[in-house]
Amino acid sequence: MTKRALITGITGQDGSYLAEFLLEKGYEVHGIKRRASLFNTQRIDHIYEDPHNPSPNLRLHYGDLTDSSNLTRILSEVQPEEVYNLGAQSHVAVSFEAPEYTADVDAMGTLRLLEAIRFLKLENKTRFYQASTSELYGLVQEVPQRETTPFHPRSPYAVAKMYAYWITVNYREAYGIYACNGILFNHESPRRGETFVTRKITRGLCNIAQGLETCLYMGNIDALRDWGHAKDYVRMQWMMLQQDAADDFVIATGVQYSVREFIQWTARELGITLEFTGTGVDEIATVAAVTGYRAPAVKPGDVIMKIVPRYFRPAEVETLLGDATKAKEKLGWVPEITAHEMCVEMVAEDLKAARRHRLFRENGLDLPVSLEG
Ligand code: NDP
Ligand code: GDR
Repeated sequence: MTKRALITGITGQDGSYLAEFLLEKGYEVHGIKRRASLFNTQRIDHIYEDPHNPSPNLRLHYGDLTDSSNLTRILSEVQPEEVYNLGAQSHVAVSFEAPEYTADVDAMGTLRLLEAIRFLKLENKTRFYQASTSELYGLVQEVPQRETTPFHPRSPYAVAKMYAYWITVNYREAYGIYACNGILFNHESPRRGETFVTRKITRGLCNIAQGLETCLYMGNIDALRDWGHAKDYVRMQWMMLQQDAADDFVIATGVQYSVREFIQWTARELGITLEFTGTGVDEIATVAAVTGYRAPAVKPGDVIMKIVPRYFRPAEVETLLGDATKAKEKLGWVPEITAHEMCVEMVAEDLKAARRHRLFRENGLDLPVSLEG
């Protein structure tokens, strides 16, 4: 029997990797996409079949986590064995600007899905995965953070995700729904949204190397994160729903780096040696040397990174480091791609895009470069 999975957030980074993974496993995959004024399926176009095909393996439904009747109708039609709730307003800094919307989507959206499962009496059929986050640990109470570490959320995003975490636990305990929280630490990839820090750095420095931009503007580059690769992490999301009993798991690499180190890795990959001077919002990074052919637009003495107040958050999560021992022992999961390998892959992809863009520009076909980070 073909299994059916429903993914909210299928157009996002994780949704696209998870859809690929489930299709390879022979699932019929359904995804919820939002109506947008521009195409928003770039990350899944390569696996999207002609929607006129009568029985495609990947089907998209218009919907939104703020719309209960729509979610209930889709669940009722699809009757999925597995629901992966990856949809969210997922940007921490943006959640300070749009706290109410973030709560509606990230907290209430999760409740709406769980209620739809209950209302449709799918408790014994449908397994539920909730995209929880290391942001729950916020102001860290223990190093490294594990499943038992107390939460202290530091943003409207994290507070909304904390509600989603507990409502998932509550529906498991109250109604016996097979519902799991994956408490995932930061994970990235060449498909990462352009305004998250790793992608902002790889894309920004590649554009600078190719002469499309001149300077990268950053916030707190001393923040420490435990970065993994999204491909490794979606495998884990599926594994969590294949156990005998539902449970919650931390997923992390157990290794921590600073944003500053990520900038240095990226620069080095482009053949650029950087020198950091100044402190706080006066810090800058100047090009000390350039080797190779990857950064033709950059020369020694150029200032290519500046710290600006704009990208600091009202409350910051300074440090995160996860302990995924439980996932390793119970599920046999180990991450395969290191943060540095991932950075190299991201630079390769963004450099390709920047070169393409430069060629367009040199041939009079100019495209706008978005500088928003
Ligand atoms: P993305 O921001 O790349 O993707 C978010 C997805 O949610 C997109 O498909 C987006 O649609 C969709 N979405 C946003 N708002 C709504 C809404 N109102 N209704 C329906 N769908 C909506 O996130 P990631 O793929 O990186 O993350 C996946 C999940 O995991 C998120 O819930 C995130 O909070 C969580 N998480 C992520 C971590 C990470 O490091 N990546 C770590 C821990 C948790 P659209 O494409 O139209 O914008
Ligand atoms: P985060 O990811 O907030 O951890 O949330 P992000 O990449 O946005 O920030 C990581 C750290 O970098 C610092 N930083 C900057 N961040 C951005 N975006 N832009 C900048 O210019 C900049 N300068 C410094 C941040 O202050 C922060 O400390 C991500 C999201 O995917 C969440 O959805 C997810 O839950 C968590 O990871 C785990």
